Amino acid sequence: MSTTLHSPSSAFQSAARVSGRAAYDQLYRAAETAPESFWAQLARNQLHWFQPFQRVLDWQLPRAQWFPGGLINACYNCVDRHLSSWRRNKAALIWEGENFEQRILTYQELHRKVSKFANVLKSLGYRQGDRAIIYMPMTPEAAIAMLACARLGIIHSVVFAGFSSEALKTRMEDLEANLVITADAGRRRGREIMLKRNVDAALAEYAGVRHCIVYKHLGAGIEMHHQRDLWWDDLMFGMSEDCPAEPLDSEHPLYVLYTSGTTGKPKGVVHTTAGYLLQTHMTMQWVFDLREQDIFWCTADIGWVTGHSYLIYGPLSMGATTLLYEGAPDWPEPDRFWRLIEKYRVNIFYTSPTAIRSFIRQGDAWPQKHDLSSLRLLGSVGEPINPAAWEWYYHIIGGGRCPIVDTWWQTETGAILIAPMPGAVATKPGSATLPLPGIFPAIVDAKGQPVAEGQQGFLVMRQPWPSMFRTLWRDETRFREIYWDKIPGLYFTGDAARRDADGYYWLLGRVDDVINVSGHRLSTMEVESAMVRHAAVAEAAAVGRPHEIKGQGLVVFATLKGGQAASPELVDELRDWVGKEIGGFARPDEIRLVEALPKTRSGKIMRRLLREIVTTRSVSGDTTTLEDYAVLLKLSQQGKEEEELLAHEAQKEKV
Ligand code: 7RM
Repeated sequence: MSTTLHSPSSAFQSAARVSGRAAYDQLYRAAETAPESFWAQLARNQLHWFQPFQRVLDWQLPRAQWFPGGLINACYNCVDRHLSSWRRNKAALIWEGENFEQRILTYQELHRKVSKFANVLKSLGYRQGDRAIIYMPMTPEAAIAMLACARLGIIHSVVFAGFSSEALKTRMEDLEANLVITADAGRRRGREIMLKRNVDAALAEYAGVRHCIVYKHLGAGIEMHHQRDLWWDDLMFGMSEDCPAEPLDSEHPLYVLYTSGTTGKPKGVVHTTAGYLLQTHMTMQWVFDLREQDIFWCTADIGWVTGHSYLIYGPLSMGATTLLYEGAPDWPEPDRFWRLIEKYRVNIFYTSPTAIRSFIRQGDAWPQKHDLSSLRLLGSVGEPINPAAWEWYYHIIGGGRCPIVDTWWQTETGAILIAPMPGAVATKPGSATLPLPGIFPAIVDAKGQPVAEGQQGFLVMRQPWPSMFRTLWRDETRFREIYWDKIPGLYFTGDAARRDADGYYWLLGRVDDVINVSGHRLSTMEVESAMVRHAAVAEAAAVGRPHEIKGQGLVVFATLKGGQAASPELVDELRDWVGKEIGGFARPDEIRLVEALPKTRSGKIMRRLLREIVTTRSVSGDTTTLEDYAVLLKLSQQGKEEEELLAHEAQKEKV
């Protein structure tokens, strides 16, 4: 566990915003000694306020209010405040489409478009507290839509464009959305993703939406419903550019982002305005060591929290240039990312271990064809980064010159909580290193007692932080149950971790029924609910198993209803079914149709055993609560036979 320490080069360190370990220690201690004045000072100095806040924090576990009494606007902070300096002519967004189309929006241009679009929303009657679903491809218009909502206090909920119409509908219903902003279609790997068509299917079953605004991106053939559907361009034409940002309460909800949890239903994570903005803004400095002239590229989709915090709100509040790429990493060839870095002279590159592992597989020749010397800093997010991927990233992409910031955080935390300050904290491959200032984690047992150094335990937070989520949308009960009642008095992250003798954190994965496929959170319950909605399926149990590229892969065990016969066709059908119910990324790697599932005497499916079967092919540990041990043996036997069969077939193919 204690591996090589990589210290930043003296060149990197001396130019860094936070330079040297002592500087980190000092910041951390300042926040520890007086957290409220630490955050208050930053909030005053780093953000624009229409009205100063009266208090820093009202904390009544688990209810937090940061900077109460203040009036602020996220869009104003991300756009308007940069217009009073030379930054108005700085590139805010650089967009590149999959077919190499390019658009660059300066802050001034962004301001014009956001203001106009906010006026569009106003003219249609939308205002503070309304709820907009944004279901868009990775285009500047997606950012414009988010910012225009933020400008007026309309709560936005971005739904990842890879989600199906079914998943979209569920989110609309839960949010009671009254507005949808979408595009005709998006592009990925040369294919058109028919977004508007999915919206139509969702709206056929949800009547709460008054308007659907459609941005014509690809000119794909779609239907427009009279009165409900309106073209973005028509609405923008001739619209006034004058639309002042609304002064909003510090705690006004900025957005709701749905994420997978331990139940079948996704949870609406609610983020509010001031605290969220402050911490995304600070982490751009602390973790990414952002400089005025940097080109910052986060490869996440806007549909995930990483896209919200590090494509839009963090970079723009800093007045940075943020790169938006709509398309696949391997399109038209596996060097697309490296081409982009070379073309735009990207300085900071932030991606996932899954992406890195798939690049490794494609071979070093692809990055080596390109000049990556503009890179200064590399980032990783979404899952633990294995040391082999770390080394490759460090040497092949970073040229041995760029520190890697392994950033641990969650949809719920809003911003990065555990990560190195790259000019101050030496890194160890595979460790997210140390908590940022104002973050007070602990590793505890089920009773909340700290575990010994080097021991595995639950990662918790002992104190509130500004960008923490405030609740689950219309589900305060679950908010308490899932996050605050598990270990009373502490925020339960759902992750296991260890801390080494240097105080470094090593993340070990989820302890709940969440699996992490390619850095995307999937709830096993959500997959199981989708499975049993199929007419042939009686019961289902979904588990994760290690996957070389994706981190984890999804395996689903299912029993069929009486009279249904198992067949390879049915397996294919079920796999497509899950893809349709949730989204393509949730299609199981494997579906095993079995006679029975292993259960406890009280009837609970023993997922732990299934997990062992798919990972080790055998079962150890306590099985005394099993209802029928025979079921288990059969399952594990079946796996072995399948594996042998596969090996046999692979052998045949080779000859
Ligand atoms: C940002 C994001 C959150 C879960 C989290 C962890 C895992 C994220 C790391 C990580 C190890 C990391 N939000 N996770 N980052 N594990 N090292 N640097 O991913 O809500 O989608 O997922 O992802 O399990 O709880 S998320």
